[in-house]
Amino acid sequence: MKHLQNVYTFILVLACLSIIGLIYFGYTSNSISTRNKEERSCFKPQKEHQLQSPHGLSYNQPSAVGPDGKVVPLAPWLAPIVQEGTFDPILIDSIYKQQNITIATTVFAVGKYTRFLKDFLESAEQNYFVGFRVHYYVFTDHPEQVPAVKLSEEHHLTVLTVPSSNRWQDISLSRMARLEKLIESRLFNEADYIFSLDVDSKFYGRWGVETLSPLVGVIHAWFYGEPRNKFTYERRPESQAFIPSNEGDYYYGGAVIGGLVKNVYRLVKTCREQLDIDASKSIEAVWQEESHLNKYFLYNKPSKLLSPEYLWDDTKSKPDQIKIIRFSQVIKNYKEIRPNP
Ligand code: UD2
Repeated sequence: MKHLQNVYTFILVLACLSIIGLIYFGYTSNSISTRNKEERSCFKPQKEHQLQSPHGLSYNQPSAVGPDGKVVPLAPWLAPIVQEGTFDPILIDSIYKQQNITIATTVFAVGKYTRFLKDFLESAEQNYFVGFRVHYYVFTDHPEQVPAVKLSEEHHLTVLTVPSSNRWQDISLSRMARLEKLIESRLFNEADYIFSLDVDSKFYGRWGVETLSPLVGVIHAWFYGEPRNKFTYERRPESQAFIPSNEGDYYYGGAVIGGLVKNVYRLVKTCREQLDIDASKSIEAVWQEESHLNKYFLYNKPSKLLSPEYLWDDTKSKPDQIKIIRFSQVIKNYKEIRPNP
């Protein structure tokens, strides 16, 4: 009898241990598989930063100007419109200082446009990403005319020789293809951000890290108060740059294109492809690559917009609502400066 009791106790203990074991292993194997899932999800490929919107979407034109006549601080897809008063230079500099970034800056000075380089570079050295690493890439057909401007310690300059051209339109148009090649061959390795800027311009005020974002466009000084049907978009449907009169957010200046190298690469490659299609049909968009840029920005929204403070025009007087002019096109005699009328 006692022997039988011992057997029962033994079986009971064994059963209890099996149940405890099952619960334990069930729990741990469960948590291991959950953890594996979590670990796997860490390796999910990150999406590229893109703010795409569909063609033909019907919505009201966003106003760049508020009822007080001042430029508004946000686009309706919640991208900031950078302007005086929207950022603290001390704070924003200190944040970006931690990031050890390089800003590639491309500028084309072909034919007589080399004369603009001195003022452009000297004024940039006073105002442009002061205290941050900048690498200028100057595309020119006259390398000997690139002035020896004293650069600050963290600023560098590379001269890249390109052929001359008899048509100013070709010089302007070819920028997309040249940027595409430069990014492929060097900038993916050499820079974090890139700005492409017009050389016939001068800096008058700070241009710093407040302008950095994945994709950056500038609102053109001549159009920021205009209705979209007045924008000088390409209106011929035969062109790849075509925008219908009931579409459009802002008119962006071709003088400033910026962002992360990867995002700008996608932009210049797309625009170059569109330009090639136009060229194969012998169509040249009304404002050359600026028209294609506007088309791109309409359906691929910039993550940050620069107010016209960042692209003014010396021929245009400053209204009170614009607090400061930071970068502006200098006055030039088109007839004298361009290779063709
Ligand atoms: C507008 C745009 C410009 C471009 C052009 C397209 C603004 C303020 N400007 O300016 O960015 O989209 O329309 O037609 O948004 N260049 C030379 N040599 C030449 C001609 C041009 O190097 O002989 C280069 C130079 O870097 C110049 C740029 O191309 O800054 C644009 O040419 P532009 O300034 O003559 O064009 P513009 O004033 O019509």
